[in-house]
Amino acid sequence: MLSIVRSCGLALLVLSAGTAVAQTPLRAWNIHPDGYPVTEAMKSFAAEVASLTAGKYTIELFSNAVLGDQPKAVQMLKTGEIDVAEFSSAPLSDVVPGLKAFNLPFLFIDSAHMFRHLDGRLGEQLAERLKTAGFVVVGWYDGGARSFYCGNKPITAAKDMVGQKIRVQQSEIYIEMVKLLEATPISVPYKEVLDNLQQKKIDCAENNMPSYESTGHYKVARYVYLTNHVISPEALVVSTKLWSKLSEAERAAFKKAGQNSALLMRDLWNKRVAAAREIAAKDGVQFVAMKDPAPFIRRMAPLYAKYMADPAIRGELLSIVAK
Ligand code: BDP
Repeated sequence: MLSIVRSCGLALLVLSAGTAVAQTPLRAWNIHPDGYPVTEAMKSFAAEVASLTAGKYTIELFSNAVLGDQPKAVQMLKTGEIDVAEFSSAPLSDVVPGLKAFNLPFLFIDSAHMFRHLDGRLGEQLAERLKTAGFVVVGWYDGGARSFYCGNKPITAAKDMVGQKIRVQQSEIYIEMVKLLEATPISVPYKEVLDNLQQKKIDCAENNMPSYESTGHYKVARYVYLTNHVISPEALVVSTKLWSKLSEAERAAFKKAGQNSALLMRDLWNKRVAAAREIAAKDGVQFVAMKDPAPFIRRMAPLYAKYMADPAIRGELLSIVAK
């Protein structure tokens, strides 16, 4: 028999054997809906943490950004208002500039190339820097390959983007990228993009295929230009406030659960990318593959030059370019 007595956010888990474990409920933030690879991987993280800590840490997952938009959640995790979250590298790069290297267009060939770095020394260095900023990385998730999609006209070349109003994440590097395409960047919270597309306040947005499909953007923005312009990571993070309260054994449990959830996420991700693309194609979405990335890359030259000259990023960039 098992009974739980809750009071003031702290509860006692009483096992039938008579032992009592102080139970600590934790709150986790997530932007995606049920069934999405990130959500499912976070659920599995929560279950494994509970099992590895004998029920001491119970993580309640708040999905769909119900606790607030991503830039707000980044601050909430920093202050310890929430304990666990899954963030894209774009908002995180505003707190740890070295991460900007991971959002540069056309830096990685594919996810395998990206994870070669993230699962190695570079990932450790970035995790160290994130920790100093208030975020303990317990798993690197796949942020996928992002492409542009528009509702007003087919896009078949970089020059077709000129003058388009393009939604971007609230992040410097994305804003700069869109300006270099001679388009107008408009920062809109993720959950409001569909509405903005419907009301024609924006012409286009850019994202990976699972986001394009799960948000329903594909029902409005029917022209996809498959640029795969940004291949970037996401991170499952724990607040340093919580981390400082954990014993070494508990930290090991969170890390193990985080790494296992990352492996699950990456596996679910690849299947979801294919499924999302199929759903959109069956619905009549027009996909145009980018034949030659050179004109797009040429336009990005000032961006590369700027970040290569930035001492906070140069080291990361060079180590990626080297292998
Ligand atoms: C999705 C990311 C999510 C971002 C969103 C966006 O998973 O974290 O908030 O893109 O574009 O792919 O805002």
